Amino acid sequence: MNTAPKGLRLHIGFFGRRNVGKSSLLNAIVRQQVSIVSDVAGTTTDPVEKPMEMLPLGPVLFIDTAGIDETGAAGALGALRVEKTRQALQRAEIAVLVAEPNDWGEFEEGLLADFAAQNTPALVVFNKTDAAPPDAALMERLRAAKLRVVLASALTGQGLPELREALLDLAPSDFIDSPAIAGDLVGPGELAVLVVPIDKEAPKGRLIQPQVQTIRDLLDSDALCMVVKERELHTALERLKTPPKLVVTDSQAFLKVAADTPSDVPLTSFSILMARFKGDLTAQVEGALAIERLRSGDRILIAEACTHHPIGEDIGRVKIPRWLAQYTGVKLEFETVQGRDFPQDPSGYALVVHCGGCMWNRRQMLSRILQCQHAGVPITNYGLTIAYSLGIFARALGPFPAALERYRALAEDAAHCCA
Ligand SMILES: Nc1nc2c(ncn2[C@@H]2O[C@H](COP(=O)(O)OP(=O)(O)OP(=O)(O)O)[C@@H](O)[C@H]2O)c(=O)[nH]1
Ligand SMILES: [Mg+2]
Repeated sequence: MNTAPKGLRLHIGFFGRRNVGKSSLLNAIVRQQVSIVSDVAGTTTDPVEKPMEMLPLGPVLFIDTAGIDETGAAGALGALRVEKTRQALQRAEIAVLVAEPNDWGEFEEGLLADFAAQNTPALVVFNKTDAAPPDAALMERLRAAKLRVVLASALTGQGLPELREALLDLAPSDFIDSPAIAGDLVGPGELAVLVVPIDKEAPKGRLIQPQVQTIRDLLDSDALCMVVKERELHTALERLKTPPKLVVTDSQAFLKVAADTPSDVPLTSFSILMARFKGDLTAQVEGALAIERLRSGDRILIAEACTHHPIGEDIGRVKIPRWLAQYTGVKLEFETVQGRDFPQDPSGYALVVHCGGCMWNRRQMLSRILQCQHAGVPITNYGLTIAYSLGIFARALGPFPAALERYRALAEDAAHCCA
């Protein structure tokens, strides 16, 4: 039941001053002890995450944050706490602001402004209403501002059903009807061929998330799905009575697969499917065009969502730098970051090349794309970079007409401006 990958779960963050009962509310809603509760302000110091199945919403991830307020933010430890809570805010897809009935001020208004700035749907829970009712005028004002307000008590359980209902209402529609990975490209009864190299970088005994998620998505769409290694692709295609509707390959086998796939069969990569599913394909196509403008000495940031130990010819550390160097013919500087160690201000980089973010939720990826766009730094992803460096960008975008059109328009502009 709790095996859905973290990136597919709806992230719900609990925020608010210290000691208002965030952890108590979360424990009450999941009906078990997840976070330690105490009457000492500042009990939760690091965000605590709890995956659960919340019907009818589906898989969610509750994030209990450290209370931040004027006192809690003081000192170096306080600053760290604020930073971690801020990161939780970036990945929350719904923000629950917990407050005490008679303790509302600039701090709460500030948090609401932060949620609004991030476009994060938010609701206010007045907890501890067993002890005191909230101020009627304040309630009126919040409701007039179209904010959902729930009166609750973690102690008595009052208001918990209303809280669950409010969470369901606020769940973004793209969570409820998740965008397709490939199921919209291959109709019911049609065939997709997936090319999965089994080399020494492949994890032992299993497939990686983008491959598994693509297979599941095709099955959900009643499509047929055939999985082969790159060496068997040619034979597999020869045996088919009708050509497949789509071929999806691991980006690293792009050249061989492109050579073995007839030119009228649409071809793309898992990583490009992920760019669309997790992020913004068009934005990342625009980012890839920056490869054309790279100059000697430019710094490139390779960003990986997950932390892993590089094995063999690691894609981010070895292969992508090599392909980019070959394509551009200039000397580039590469740096790698993992997980959340992404620079707050990436403006020193000429390009950010991001992994597909398969373990992330879409909001996290979109927030990173926005962060780069605000800093004026182009961002693209692994698969797009590889396709571009190998000279098969247009072909790899074939299944996505809008992105392809954007690429053609930009490439034409660039050609005119350099002529
Ligand atoms: N009367 C009453 N007390 C509550 C309620 N919910 C929580 N408390 C008490 O409030 C205190 C703080 O609760 P926590 O859940 O630790 O609060 P928190 O917001 O997580 O606090 P930090 O982690 O320190 O930010 C505890 O003593 C709880 O027992 C409630 O609904 N009613
Ligand atoms: Mg707490």
